[in-house]
Amino acid sequence: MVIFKSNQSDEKTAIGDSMVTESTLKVLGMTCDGCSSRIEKVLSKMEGIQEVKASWENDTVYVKFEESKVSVNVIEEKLKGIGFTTEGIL
Ligand SMILES: [Cu+2]
Repeated sequence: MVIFKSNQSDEKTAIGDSMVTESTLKVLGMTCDGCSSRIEKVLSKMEGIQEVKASWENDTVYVKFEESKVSVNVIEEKLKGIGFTTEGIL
């Protein structure tokens, strides 16, 4: 399932030539610290991801990434691939 949302809520900052975007995604399926740690570990290994903060209590995953290397869609596909449900950008 792909939910389209406008990027207007994204915070964009130019660092050098690459655009860095910060987004908070709604992610369902995390039930403990192990889940959020796993998400942080998996996503932080993806190219272009600079920062990840997952909160199982809030059902959110904050990501800071380079737009030229990765996108919210790719991040969501990765999350789905490891068993979580994504519900778009908050
Ligand atoms: Cu868990």
